[in-house]
Amino acid sequence: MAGTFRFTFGPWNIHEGADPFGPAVRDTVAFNRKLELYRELGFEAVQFHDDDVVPDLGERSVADTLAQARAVRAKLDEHGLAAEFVAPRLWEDPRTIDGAFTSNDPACRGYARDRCRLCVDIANAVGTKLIVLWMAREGTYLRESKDSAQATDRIVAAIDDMLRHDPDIRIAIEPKPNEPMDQSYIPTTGHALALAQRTVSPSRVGVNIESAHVILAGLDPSDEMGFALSFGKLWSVHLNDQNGLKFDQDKSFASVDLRRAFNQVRVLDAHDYGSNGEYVGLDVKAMRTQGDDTATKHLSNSRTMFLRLLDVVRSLDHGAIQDLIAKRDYEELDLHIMTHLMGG
Ligand code: 3MF
Ligand code: MG
Repeated sequence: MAGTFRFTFGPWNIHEGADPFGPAVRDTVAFNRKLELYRELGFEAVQFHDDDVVPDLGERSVADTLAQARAVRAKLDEHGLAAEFVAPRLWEDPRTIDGAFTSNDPACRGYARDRCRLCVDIANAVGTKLIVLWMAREGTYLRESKDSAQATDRIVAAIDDMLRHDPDIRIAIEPKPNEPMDQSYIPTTGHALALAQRTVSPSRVGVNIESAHVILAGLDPSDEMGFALSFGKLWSVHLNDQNGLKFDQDKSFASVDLRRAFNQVRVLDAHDYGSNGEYVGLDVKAMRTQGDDTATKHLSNSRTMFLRLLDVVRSLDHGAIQDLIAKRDYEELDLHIMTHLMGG
């Protein structure tokens, strides 16, 4: 019997609509109101940055930080929600301007490692053992400003620090090839999984694959997912869509390329993604043109499209497909898939 999927997103996916060229266009939705929306929209878990759990993280004592995280866990319980992961936000503090783990300033690298250990403690307090590591500023604007081999060693050392801090924590690296950096050090799934092998606990380092990030790297999201699934390392996904090589758009899932989205659903379903508790995560942005009362449709629509495509995947005629593969008639297979995508 094919599995069922459980969905998740982060509170940053309900946002005010500011972009680099203009200010907010919608009211701020309070965190408590966002929590109410999760179930209404069909979602069962929450993805967090460390400072989504504990605002003003830097200004609180450790005891106060962890008390706040436990209070958030109690709120999640009230709403029948779980925490999927916590991600250290290592890209806003002035000490991360030149990168976090790969900063050229040892004091800044120290700050980043301290923050990551605290993030692990926050994850425990809010009830998850999964850390997501999007390494926003680990890379360069200018190649000559860092040594890429030394930077890789520094990233391994920082991950080791977290793995040693808590023997049960798992870390899902979220690769991205660029933005905000010109070039990032861990651009693809292959880089992330190679890095995992260098750590003190390779079995506890996997990936969170975001569709748009893969497209920005010029690769196919379903193939990257398949690669990670083959290693047993796909621990989260950030489904969305992306229209070519430009800024990270975080468009609603399937909104640009239906067939590319279909293939992501196909590979996840074929390999029982979710059977070890993994969630189908979204990382999508509402268009800036949406008003206050229609600024969550990108979430429910993305979920709807995943489920619609799941029906499409599960109604494939496997016999006919195997027959065409055996005949190596891939032109006919192409038409068969396109016809099926169009409703038969
Ligand atoms: C950046 C992203 C981020 C990360 C998130 C969790 C806004 O391109 O995709 O989402 O997914 O920070 O690490
Ligand atoms: Mg993401």
